[in-house]
Amino acid sequence: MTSTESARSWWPPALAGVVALGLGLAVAEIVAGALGRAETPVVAVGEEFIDHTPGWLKDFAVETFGTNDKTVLLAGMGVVLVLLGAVIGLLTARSRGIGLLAATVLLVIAGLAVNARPDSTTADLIPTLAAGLVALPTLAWLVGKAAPPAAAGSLPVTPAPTRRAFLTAAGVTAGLAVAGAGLGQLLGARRAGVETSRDDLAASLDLPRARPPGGVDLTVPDADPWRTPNQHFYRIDTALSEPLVRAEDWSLRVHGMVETEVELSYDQLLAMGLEDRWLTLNCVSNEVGGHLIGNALWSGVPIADVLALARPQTGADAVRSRSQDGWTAGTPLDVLTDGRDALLAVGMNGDPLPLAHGFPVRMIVPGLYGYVSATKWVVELEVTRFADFEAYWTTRGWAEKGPVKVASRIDVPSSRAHVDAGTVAVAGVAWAQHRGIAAVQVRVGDGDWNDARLAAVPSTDTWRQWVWEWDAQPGKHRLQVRATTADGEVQTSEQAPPAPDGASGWHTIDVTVD
Ligand SMILES: Nc1nc2c(c(=O)[nH]1)N[C@H]1C(S)=C(S)[C@@H](COP(=O)(O)O)O[C@H]1N2
Ligand SMILES: [Mo]
Repeated sequence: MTSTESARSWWPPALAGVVALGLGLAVAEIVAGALGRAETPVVAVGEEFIDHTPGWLKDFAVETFGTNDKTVLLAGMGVVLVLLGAVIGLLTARSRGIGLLAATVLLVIAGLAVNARPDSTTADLIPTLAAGLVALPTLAWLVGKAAPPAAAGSLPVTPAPTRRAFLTAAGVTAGLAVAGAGLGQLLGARRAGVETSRDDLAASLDLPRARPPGGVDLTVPDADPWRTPNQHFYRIDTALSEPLVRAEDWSLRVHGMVETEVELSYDQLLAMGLEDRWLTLNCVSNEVGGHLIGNALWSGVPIADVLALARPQTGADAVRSRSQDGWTAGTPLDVLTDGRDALLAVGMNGDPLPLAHGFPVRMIVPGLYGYVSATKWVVELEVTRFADFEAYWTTRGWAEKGPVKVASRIDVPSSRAHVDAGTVAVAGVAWAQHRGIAAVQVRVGDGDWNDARLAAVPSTDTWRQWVWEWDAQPGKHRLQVRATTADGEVQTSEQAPPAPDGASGWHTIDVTVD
């Protein structure tokens, strides 16, 4: 074999292209698996292909391959990908620029496919981006090894070591790709296992239908519903990807300043008896007028019952709860044991907890902001003293205790809306969980406060809808709302930002009456 032959044979750059593409796709699998995302570039392109396959071809595929049609599609895509990889490798050997451009075009197509998926979000593009970040440099590097730039034919090249170096590099890269794809599959399978666990519980838990009680919803057009559907419930947590815990693998450890340490499995927790409670949860980071708040029917076991099994010792004043991924919250022990409906929840609006909201078990404590009480994916309760620890957000400057501040929000009309003169329904919600809302008042400009009509509520633990019929006169007007708690506190006009213990001030909007 002469040096000219080895430099010019077609297969090393083709192999380089295939291997680089393979590594890129494997990286996408790992990243998607780690982020708990289903939309890898391959899956998205495949799904787009399925969605846009003409009916006759679909019928043909199902008739010919039966339930193997997906396997056949994936095998077909595999063949196409190998060919594409080879072509890109060969192009790159001819011209770096053209080869890398071709690879980029392929990635952009994959990205467009991901983006076109109905349930995809911007985060779903991350696996494809990661694929590009790894595949493009690998392509350039491997093709460089496969077809070293011809040294004007003058110097004699020693072919054997060059070829061996290329084969080693290609082999290692291919090995990494296979290992990566395997790891990605494993990560994806774990998520699938958790989803199966949740699906099984949807059938076996027998959770109630989450139908709101009568009179709670004033059904003012464009106002938020009293019950927040799970898919619209705000989500706040520090988890880049949701912790994946199957119910059958879950356990809760109760320890610290207790007479007896307790460990409960999911089934043991359920055996203590589920209660269903409407509770409103809100985030301390919610701005005045903001939407980091939701109301749902939670099904769970009273935290007090679980603590009673362990029997907290005198001197303890806190429970440090910990999530599967190590996040912590510090909750006053007396709040958890004063008879309020503080729950270890397994159900949300009649469904097992969604993964994003803490499956399989989370805490919910009416009257406290989420950051000091609503631990998702909870696995540990440590009975302790506030003096002896700091929780996740406390170490970052937020208040140690986080009781909810009384607040109210105008939902309609929306800020800067134009409305017709005449009777205008001004409506929204007010909340002061566990204390209750006794009155809501609205004023126009600096006018008198007008009492709004309040909807019914099942307890003091939920937000309360209100409406005021405004006789709107043409012009620009400023509307403000304030609430009063059942124990007589009038919502302060004093404005405070969310940090360190919750925003305050009256929600104020400007509207134009035409
Ligand atoms: N494990 C865990 N639980 C957590 C958090 C978190 O970051 N990690 N964030 C808390 C905060 S700040 C809030 S406001 C609520 C939000 O709950 P949601 O996402 O179900 O609305 O969860 C709380 N529980
Ligand atoms: Mo929060």
